[in-house]
Amino acid sequence: MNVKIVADSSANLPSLTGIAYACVPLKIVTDEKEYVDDEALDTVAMVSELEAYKGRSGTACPSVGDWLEAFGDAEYVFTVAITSNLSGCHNAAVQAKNVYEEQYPNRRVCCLDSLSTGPEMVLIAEKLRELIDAGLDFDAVQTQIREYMKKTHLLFSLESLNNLARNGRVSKVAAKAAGILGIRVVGKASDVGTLQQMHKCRGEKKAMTTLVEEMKNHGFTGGKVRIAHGLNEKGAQALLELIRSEFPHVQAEIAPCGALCCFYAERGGLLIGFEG
Ligand code: X90
Repeated sequence: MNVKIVADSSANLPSLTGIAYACVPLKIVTDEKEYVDDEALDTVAMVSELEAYKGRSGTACPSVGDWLEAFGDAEYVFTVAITSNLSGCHNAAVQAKNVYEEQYPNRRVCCLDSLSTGPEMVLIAEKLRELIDAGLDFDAVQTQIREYMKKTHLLFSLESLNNLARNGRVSKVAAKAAGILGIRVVGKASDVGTLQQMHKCRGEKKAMTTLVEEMKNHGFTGGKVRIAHGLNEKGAQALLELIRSEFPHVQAEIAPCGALCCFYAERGGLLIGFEG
């Protein structure tokens, strides 16, 4: 099968080995500048610049044309997009699918709305690769990936919800509660793909034990884990150690957040995708 996986940059997955893969970038926009969320961007510098920036900042999803370009000339395409409840990304992918399938009647595109973002999208992309490698046909991959997606989850721990609130992705009231120094908000991607706050934790340590508890509450028994961090490698390592103290054989990987996730998860943020 001549197949390609295409994810948007909120997955923090610039490359995926062993299969045709492309990443379509979202953008971070201010009144003065545009940051394209690709490998060429210095995310650390962007975060510092934006922290000092007094004006408005927001984000923009890829266009239909961006998705089409990423499809290349693949016969079969699977797109993995950030939750359609917070972004127009998935919608643009669906429109690209319609154009592509009309233009090339023998080609097919399956658009997956992750109802999540970051490391949960990584799990989905990696499972797609596994199913394709196993030789399943297009329809079978579609069926099985949708089953898999019912069992994956995303938890987060955030120090600040400011950029989320400023851009209307959570309520201002919720953001205020999180803004207290030393308080972290622990929550999850809800079943409908919105931010659901679950706990307010004093200190990073408390947030981490809460995260591991919540992983277990969501059915985690030692399956795959993917962690993404907002300029917080140390925190990600500490969280992984805590998970390993209870699940020594866990298959886990840590990656830095790209620009989109860094913008919204902000400095210190942790995102955890796992199999339930
Ligand atoms: O289209 C656009 O401009 C992109 C908008 C994206 C808004 C949300 C990004 C969230 C990034 C924050 C913590 C995890 C949230 C889980 C949500 C389901 C990461």
